[in-house]
Amino acid sequence: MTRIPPIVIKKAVLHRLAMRLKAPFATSFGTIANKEFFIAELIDETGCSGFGESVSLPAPVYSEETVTTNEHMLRDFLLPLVFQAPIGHPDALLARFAPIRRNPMAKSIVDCAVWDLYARRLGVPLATALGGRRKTIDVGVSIGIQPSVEALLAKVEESRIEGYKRVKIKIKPGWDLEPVKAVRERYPQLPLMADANSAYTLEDMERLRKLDEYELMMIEQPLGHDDIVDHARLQRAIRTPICLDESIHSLEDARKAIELGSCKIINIKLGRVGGLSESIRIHDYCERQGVPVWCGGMLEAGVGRAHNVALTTLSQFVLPGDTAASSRYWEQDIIAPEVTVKDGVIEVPDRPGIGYDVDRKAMERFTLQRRVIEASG
Ligand code: OSB
Ligand code: MG
Repeated sequence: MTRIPPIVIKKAVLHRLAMRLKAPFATSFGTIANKEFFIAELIDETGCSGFGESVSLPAPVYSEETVTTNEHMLRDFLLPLVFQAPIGHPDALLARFAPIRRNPMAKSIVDCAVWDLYARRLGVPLATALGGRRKTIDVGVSIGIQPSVEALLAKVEESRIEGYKRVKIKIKPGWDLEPVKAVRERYPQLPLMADANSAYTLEDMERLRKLDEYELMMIEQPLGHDDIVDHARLQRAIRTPICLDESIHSLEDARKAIELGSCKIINIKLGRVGGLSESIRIHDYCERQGVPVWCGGMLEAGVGRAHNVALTTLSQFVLPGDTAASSRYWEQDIIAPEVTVKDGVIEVPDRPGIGYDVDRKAMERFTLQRRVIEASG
């Protein structure tokens, strides 16, 4: 690949946005109706921009990070490190950010923006810069907890008509065996999985074992958000493969979970693991171990969605991810064109960087506040 001179970031613009979801999304940890987030735009010495999107929620209910802690980390710690020295390759941020403990979602915003900028400067699609080969990616849907089994079946039917490659349903104690059974009976062949978002403990072992009957592709994060020990015990007791989401923040976490037998599949989410560079490390490790991975979602707007599309082009993303069409979430997205899905497939854009244009007018419409942070000197 051609080389470019090290990138000198001169300026960051934090666009803080609020967007209303088309429908509230209910999980075992609560319901999300509105998304507040920011788009970080990093501008280099040539005037080229790269974009990253925050995926944290307003409250620390999925992970400990929030939109406000992300902004604090960026302004007070991460952006000063970005401004400190030119960036030869986006991977260099792993070492530069290493002294800052955790805060992966904050780090991911910057990592994603720098990768976008890097790919634009190279003149290649982000997917290509990452080493991805796929021209299309397979995707599924994540269906929130519904008010009734009938409502759930209607949602499942809708996603099947749209051609999505698999259906994930959110479960929690009291909304688990019944909805799973109903969907399985209606659709015996449907690739189906369940996501508990950490709603169970080992005391629920018998209940979770009953799910084995329904031939789920996997059960996602049944136990503690920070656990890998009990998950290993549970995995020995059930046939359904366990997939970890919340518990995996790094390559090290992935290695330990796989060594312990805590899961057979890993959901890679950019924000949760600190960005694209760490995602690639986890992906490569899982590929060597023969562990399937797929790309998770955080109800992203267009910029985050575009990064997910690019990541999913890597070879070990062998299971359909949660990156559904923009129109499932938003009346209007902030990129043009929006992410569209046909027969469960997204065509990977072939233009430089994330490959979709940030729609400045749309972004403006949803902007609450804009902060400009400049490199000193
Ligand atoms: O656990 O995967 C999850 C949304 C918000 C927080 C956590 C999760 C989710 C989803 C939705 O399942 C995935 C999507 O459609 O973006
Ligand atoms: Mg999940």
